[in-house]
Amino acid sequence: MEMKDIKEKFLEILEKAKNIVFLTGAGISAESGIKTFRGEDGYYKNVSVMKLASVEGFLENPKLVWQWYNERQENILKAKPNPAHKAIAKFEKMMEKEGKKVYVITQNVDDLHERAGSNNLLKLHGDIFTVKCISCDYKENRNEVIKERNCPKCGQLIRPDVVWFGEALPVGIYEKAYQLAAESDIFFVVGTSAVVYPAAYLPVLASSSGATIFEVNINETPISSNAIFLKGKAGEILPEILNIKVN
Ligand code: BV8
Repeated sequence: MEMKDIKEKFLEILEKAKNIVFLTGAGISAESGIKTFRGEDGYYKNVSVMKLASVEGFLENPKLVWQWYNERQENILKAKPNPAHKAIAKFEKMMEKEGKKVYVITQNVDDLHERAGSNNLLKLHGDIFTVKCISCDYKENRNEVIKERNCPKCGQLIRPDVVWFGEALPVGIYEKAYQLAAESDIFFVVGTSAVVYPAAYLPVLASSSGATIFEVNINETPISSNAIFLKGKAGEILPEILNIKVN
């Protein structure tokens, strides 16, 4: 479909829509200079994902994992929300005036959606600027590069408070995301390879609940065949399809 036709179709569906959901992945932050995981120069390209994003990997080599998270924290602190993050945040405010709700469900652990001004935000995989103890209930959030150290309460190891492979998502967050997907009228999937579960299940659920799926990606993914596919960079496509000017 041509962009012109897609924009017409989007406006037609938007007319009657009440709930619009954006599921985002690392690709939405790529134009802010943040590396993705599985792309050409992705984080997982030359190191096993389980060494970096699993409890076993962390316990085996906490220094390596902390080095990776510190590098990412540094990049995120230097990065800025790009037109894709900004377009979604502006769209949320515009739709509020028309009595429609806009939600963002992100797999990203960066804070670019928050900094762009998105309010209805669910972070499925945690927050890179929050750390917790591997043993007691100590938790702390600091917007800076958090160096590896031991828990001030019990002396055990401190780890990033993010969801690693084999770990459950934060209690209540997935249930809420599941409900938003089931009740969505329009479901955008932006910048994700759609291979990590349970996040990748959400567009399937949305579609089976009657939502229209729009996918924004530079490449096709396993869900492209079941979506209106908008090939291109999120920072260019989203302002255009949402018809929003971002500075
Ligand atoms: C769980 C840590 C159960 C956070 C990450 C077999 C089959 C199915 C599932 C499984 C299986 N075996 C195991 C599982 C479950 C597993 C899973 O899904 N594995 C997959 C890989 C096979 N899932 C889990 O383990 C999850 N937990 O299931 O728990 C449970 C239940 C109860 C009790 C106990 C346990 C946990 C998953 C979370 C994993 N955490 N990392 C961090 O440090 O960030 S994974 C990592 O992948 C990140 O979290 C990231 O969020 C996630 C998804 O990646 P993407 O965001 O999609 O990024 P990617 O690089 O892959 O793609 C980028 C895309 O952007 C590309 O498509 C590219 O084309 C596009 N792009 C690039 N530039 C642009 C662009 N698009 C637009 N514009 C651009 N400019």
